[in-house]
Amino acid sequence: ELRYPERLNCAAHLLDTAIAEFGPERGCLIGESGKPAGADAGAETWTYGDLDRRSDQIARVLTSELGVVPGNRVLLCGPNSPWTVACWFGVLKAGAVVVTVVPLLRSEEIATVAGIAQASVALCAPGCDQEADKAGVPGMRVVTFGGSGPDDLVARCDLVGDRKFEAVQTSQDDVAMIAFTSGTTGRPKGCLHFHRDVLAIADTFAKHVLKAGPDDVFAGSPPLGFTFGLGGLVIFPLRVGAATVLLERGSPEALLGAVEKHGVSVLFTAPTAYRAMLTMLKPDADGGDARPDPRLRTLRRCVSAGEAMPAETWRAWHAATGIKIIDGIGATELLHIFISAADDDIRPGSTGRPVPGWEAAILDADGHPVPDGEPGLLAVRGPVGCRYLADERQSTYVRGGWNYTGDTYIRDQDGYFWYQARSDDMIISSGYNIAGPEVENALLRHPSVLEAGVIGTPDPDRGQLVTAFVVLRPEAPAGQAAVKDLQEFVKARIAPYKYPRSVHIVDALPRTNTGKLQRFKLRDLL
Ligand code: 3SK
Repeated sequence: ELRYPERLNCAAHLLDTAIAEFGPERGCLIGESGKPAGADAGAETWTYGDLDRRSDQIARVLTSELGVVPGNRVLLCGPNSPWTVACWFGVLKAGAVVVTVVPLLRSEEIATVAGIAQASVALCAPGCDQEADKAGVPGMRVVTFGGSGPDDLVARCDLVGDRKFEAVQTSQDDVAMIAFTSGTTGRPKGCLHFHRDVLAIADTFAKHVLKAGPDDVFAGSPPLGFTFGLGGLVIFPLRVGAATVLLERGSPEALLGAVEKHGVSVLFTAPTAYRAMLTMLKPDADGGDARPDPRLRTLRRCVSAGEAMPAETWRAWHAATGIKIIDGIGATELLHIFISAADDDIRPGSTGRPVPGWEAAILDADGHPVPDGEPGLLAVRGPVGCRYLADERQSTYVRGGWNYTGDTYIRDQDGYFWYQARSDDMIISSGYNIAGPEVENALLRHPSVLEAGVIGTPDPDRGQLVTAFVVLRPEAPAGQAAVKDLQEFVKARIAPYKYPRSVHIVDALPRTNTGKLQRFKLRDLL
């Protein structure tokens, strides 16, 4: 069982612990702006002491100049950068609640989220600040950080001096953050998380599965406004005194470049990026001799989440790099990963087993256990629970002490969990239950296919028709013959009744800001 002090400010705790053990001079944040060569290009390194000092200054500005008091909600909108991380720590040290959002949000989305959270201040990087201003949220003051001018937060910090800010003594179960679901299905939901939850995700997944240590260097693509990124790129490294590379542009090219340049050992990204990186590895790594690309020599751990990892991608990455990707399932509601593979306990295509500290079950709609080998609703419980902010969907997500994640899974008799589909992505065609992602995975094994999304569309004969949307590789042939070839390819690999009877070749698939496929939007492509 995890135990934390009754009085706990997770931000102060993370920094004080690392500084007590390793000293303030230890390297902490490496910011890569991703700008082309020029005046402000290149990496910027912050020590743990720098982050402590800057977040103290931010807490002071928030409390003494912007009127923030404990419990106020502060919206944070910025790229993956040292200043965004400093703001996150500063807000928490001030005893306020941090509402981190992805920087791509448009004004209407900011208005929705800030309205639900009742934010009184928005800390925004340049670009985000215009959208936040446009959002016109009553009572919310927009402050830019990292721009220019005397009102910029960075300029204000420079003026308040280096005096230590005594972090507000919050309780372990005071709300620290509100994380918004990325909205693959509609109206966003705000999830409340406590100070102890922030430490709990590091003390479960990062400690037992990742087994990260102080010499690790982390990097990845997920934005800090997505809890997958916040955990993997900030909370996990800082919990063990490690360093983390923050990429403003987390493209597959930038990830590979960062691994080589900074000696990254732990990588967090999603299956799409692993597939894209595979196409960029040096030929001898992609070929038959399985010699890893020398640029990846420091890489030790690769984590994937955000969407199910196709077995094909897992195998191809393993063949090219020798690394077994740790595939996991997490949720904004539960802050981070609760089921995952671990070390050699990996069955490609399976999500793995519950992370130590978590329990998982497959239940039916009435909450009764479903026998092993049969599909049912994934229900989990552990150190973090779902607490929606003023949202009636709470009673659907949490029932009988279990959190229903909205995924359909099968547990096999060895206790491994196999993803089938989001519960609302199950296609029922001619009486068969067909999981859209299974058909997508079969399509992705075809050498011409770059991306695939599969849904059920209404059909008078079959009830629903298995309908695929496919992005082909640039050099791949298109046309009717290609469609027929894809259909035959799927039939040869999974039960033929699952093959997509309708196939649409498209330029791109609709994705959320955090890269998740929005299956409900595929219908709009018809
Ligand atoms: O939503 C997800 O897919 C997720 C995965 C891992 C960690 C956190 C999250 C929100």
